[in-house]
Amino acid sequence: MSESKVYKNYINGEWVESSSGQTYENRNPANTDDLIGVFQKSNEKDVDAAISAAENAYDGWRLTPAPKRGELIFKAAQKLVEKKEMISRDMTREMGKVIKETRGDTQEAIDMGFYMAGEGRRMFGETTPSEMPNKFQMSVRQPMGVCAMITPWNFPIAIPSWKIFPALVCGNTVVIKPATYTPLSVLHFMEIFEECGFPPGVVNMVTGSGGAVGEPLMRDPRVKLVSFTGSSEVGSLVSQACAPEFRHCMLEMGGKNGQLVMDDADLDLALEGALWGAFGTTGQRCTATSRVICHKDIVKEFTERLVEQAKKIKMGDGLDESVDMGPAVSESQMNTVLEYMEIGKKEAKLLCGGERQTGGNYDKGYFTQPTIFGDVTEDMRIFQEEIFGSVTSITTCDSFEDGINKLNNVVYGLSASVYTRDVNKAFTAMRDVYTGIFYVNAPTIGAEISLPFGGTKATGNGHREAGKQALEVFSEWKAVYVDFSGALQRAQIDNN
Ligand code: UN1
Repeated sequence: MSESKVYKNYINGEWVESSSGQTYENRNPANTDDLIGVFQKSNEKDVDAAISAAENAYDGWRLTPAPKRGELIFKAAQKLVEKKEMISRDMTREMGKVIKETRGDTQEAIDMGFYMAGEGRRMFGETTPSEMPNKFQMSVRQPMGVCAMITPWNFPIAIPSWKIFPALVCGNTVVIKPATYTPLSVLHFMEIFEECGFPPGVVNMVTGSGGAVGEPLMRDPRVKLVSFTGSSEVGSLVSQACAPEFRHCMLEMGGKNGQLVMDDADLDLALEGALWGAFGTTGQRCTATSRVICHKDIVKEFTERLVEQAKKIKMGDGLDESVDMGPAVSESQMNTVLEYMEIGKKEAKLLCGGERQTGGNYDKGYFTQPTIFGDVTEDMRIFQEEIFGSVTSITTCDSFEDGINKLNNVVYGLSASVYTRDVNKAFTAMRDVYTGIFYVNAPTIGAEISLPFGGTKATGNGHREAGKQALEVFSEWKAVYVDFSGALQRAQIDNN
């Protein structure tokens, strides 16, 4: 079970050890006896080598026709299809979420690959008529150079794919630092780039900690864009690191997503949605349903039924197909979640869970019980703060308007949903809830790659991942004017 394979960094098309000579162990959070592998504990010198490789590869890649770049990306997506099961199983071992979810994670990377491959043949610009005679004008996208990516552990291959594929199709080169807890998924991704014949240096990976790898990576002036997914605290540091030279950054951060259940809702559906939204991925999604706002007329029935269902959730090793919920990703994540459970017990009414799951095999992992708090009000920390674990809360609203206000009354703005059979209410909520993602009669999780992913307020800095909007992040516009009149034509002057 515990083969201690040593995995290396991927720099300039080669698998190389860190110049630090140091490594770290990555263990299965469902069973810490299971050693996934030993990874490079990289440093500033490794980051420097990776950025140099990406910089050297840039001209060759930028000048490769975009349809050809798209074809290579298509090949990579096909390889992901071939390797889907292997990648997903390794992902469950290193991250803990259940196998049907890791298959979904890999599928999201496949979807993104096929989508962005097509962009190689689109990447549309515009032409518009000039004010002047015999003058032509158009806008074209241009790549930016070396893009750095700092990715999280909760979607170990999907989120790297949201960043890498659009960056590459636009003609940029890449250095990625995967999350410390989930390097193997990104490493498998690198193997695919190698097997598909991407030129050396076009994609590079350096493993290690945020301090030793992420810091120098985000600070290097040769990096033209930093794409980061993680906490709002770290996102703010990324933003400050990029600000002095006006380097771009794309930040995708916290959420405190709410599901509003109205008195006319299909309660069975709303219940299923809340369970999946709150406890899917052990609540470790930025889009997780960590608040359920229930209309006062149904709150009692809804609460009873939600608690009854949550108690039936089977925890365990995610490779066991009968398991519903895996562990927290790490000991420190588990401890954060346990702290919030204690905070919740002081502030609100504990309805189920509230502890670490112990006994038998559970002791070998970081399992936290599905936990629901009732009587939660807006002033409470568990209403306001992102927990990122198996905890959700129930808040009562008196009316539809009150429900909308409660959905909006947090610093984050990633995702929200409404369950109602009233089409007028559905459209009003769709308009008035200020989030980047909104669902009608569906949970707060489950975004697809063809639409923009991201949030308002403290969730982001105005950018979106996925969809055609991703191209806005990874390219810059150039306006081109071609004057074929043979004379000087002064804009705004000679034509008036
Ligand atoms: C995240 O929550 O961190 O929309 C990403 C979803 C997934 C992606 C979630 N497709 O739930």
